[in-house]
Amino acid sequence: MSAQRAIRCSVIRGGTSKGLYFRAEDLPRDVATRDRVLLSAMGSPDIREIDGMGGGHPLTSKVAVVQRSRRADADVDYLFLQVWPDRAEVADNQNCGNLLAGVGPFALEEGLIGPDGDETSVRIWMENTETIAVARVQTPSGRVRYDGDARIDGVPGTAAPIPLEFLDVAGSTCGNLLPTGHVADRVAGVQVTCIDNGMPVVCVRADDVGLTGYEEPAEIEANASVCELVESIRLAAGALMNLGDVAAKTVPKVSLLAPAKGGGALSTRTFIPRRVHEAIGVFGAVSVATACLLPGSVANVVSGIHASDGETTLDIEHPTGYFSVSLRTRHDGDGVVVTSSALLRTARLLMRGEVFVPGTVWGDE
Ligand code: NQM
Repeated sequence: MSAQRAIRCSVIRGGTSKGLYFRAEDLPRDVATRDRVLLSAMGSPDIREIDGMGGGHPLTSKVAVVQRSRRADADVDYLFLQVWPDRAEVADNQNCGNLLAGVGPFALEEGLIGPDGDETSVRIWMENTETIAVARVQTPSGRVRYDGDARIDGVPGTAAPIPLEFLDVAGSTCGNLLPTGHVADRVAGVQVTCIDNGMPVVCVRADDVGLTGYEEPAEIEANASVCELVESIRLAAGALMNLGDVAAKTVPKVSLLAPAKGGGALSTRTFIPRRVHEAIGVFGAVSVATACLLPGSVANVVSGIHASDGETTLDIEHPTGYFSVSLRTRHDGDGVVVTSSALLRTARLLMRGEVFVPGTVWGDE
């Protein structure tokens, strides 16, 4: 008989997602053992994740692994891991800008960094995409403040704002902002724009796959022929985006676009990939917003946006509201270069303690 293993962790809502936050030193170093431990902690594989902490949906089955940075230009390192609820897989092939919002508060709570006046700027090295984000966390009297007036769609109530800024995330997964080298391509018989400004996304007109683009996520997920068509577009686009065979990968995302309905830039329904997002991911929204500014892209045609130099804020509509993304751009020849992006998230520490996994999962006798 082996005892259960107790592992320190916190549960934090980061943006519109929720996950377990660990200090790297508290997890096994060996990746295969680490993944077995995380699957067990979450209760995967099981669609309800009933024997673990996961919420039975990719957006509530996420993990952040945080440590003091080994780099001179960052305060902490953050590795994002997607634990699939329905299959025994842990993926590190994408970043998550929602869990990112909880990294600054976690690092401060754990003493990995110290507070710096009323607002602490935390430079975060995002290991998945090897890029840096700067998060500003409110720290009056040296404590993380969670309450406040900031509201983000997809989360009830208000909380302290955590502005996030990204300097250079273009092509961070695929090598280029436009990984196919074109602003638009024809894939599986459909016009698409493949883009990576922090997240590889394939932009498709919703009416090209037989939808209005305003359907509820559950309605889209129940439509097997649409899901099949979207997946065939994703598989073909993934290969063109330098991602190889993406059948078992969480990227690229496919975002179905329709004209704005609520005064925003355009409306989105985003596959992440086999479930439809209740909102839209952070870097997913940055990538779609960026596509809106590129003349001739599918998103540009649907939104009818004309980019001018300087700062543009675009409201990306999604199933539970909209997501505001600010982009700094300049024109370069015929093209538009995005120099930085920024957005607002909130986060809240929900629980701190120990999660238990059977000792045998860790390798105990
Ligand atoms: O795009 C969902 C989320 C995400 C990822 C997904 C994210 C991002 O909403 O940066 O935040 O697209 O897998 O947490």
